[in-house]
Amino acid sequence: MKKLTLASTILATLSLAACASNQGLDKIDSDFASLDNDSDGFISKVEADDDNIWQHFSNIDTNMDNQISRNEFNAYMQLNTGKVATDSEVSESAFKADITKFDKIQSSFSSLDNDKSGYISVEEADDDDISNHFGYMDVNKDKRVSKREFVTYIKKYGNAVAEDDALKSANNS
Ligand SMILES: [Ca+2]
Ligand SMILES: [Ca+2]
Ligand SMILES: [Ca+2]
Ligand SMILES: [Ca+2]
Repeated sequence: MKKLTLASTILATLSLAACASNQGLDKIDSDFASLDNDSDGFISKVEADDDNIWQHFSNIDTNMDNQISRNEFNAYMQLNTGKVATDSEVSESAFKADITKFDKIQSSFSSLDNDKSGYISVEEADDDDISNHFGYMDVNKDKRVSKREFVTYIKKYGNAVAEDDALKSANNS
């Protein structure tokens, strides 16, 4: 019991610290592409300095090379979901950049749910195209993907994450 209390105290302290470092900063209102003026894949200090992202620059630039890579930008957005961006579109753009890099989903829900439990388990997702998507699909974080989670995800992101057949079968369910 004591151990548990200590762990939750540490957790609470950590999340407080994470909040504090971002507190009072203007929220980021531009996505990566619109900040990277010369489209070289990095946000330089010059590109950032007249934007809201400027105050966050040193927090985002974790390898301290004085430019923000797409990975650094996405990691920061995900770490601080809902806290550092003005609207969900900005953090969503980081999220979307991530999931569209994965192999596209080819299978239907029923062909993945081998044991017909109504859920795709981690084991069932393993070795399939959906394994990378799994964590993003599992919105309620119960380590299994329900049909509703599966269909909602595919409908929301469409051809960016799914092949035509998978999309069609999601739309029909
Ligand atoms: Ca640039
Ligand atoms: Ca950097
Ligand atoms: Ca199953
Ligand atoms: Ca779930």
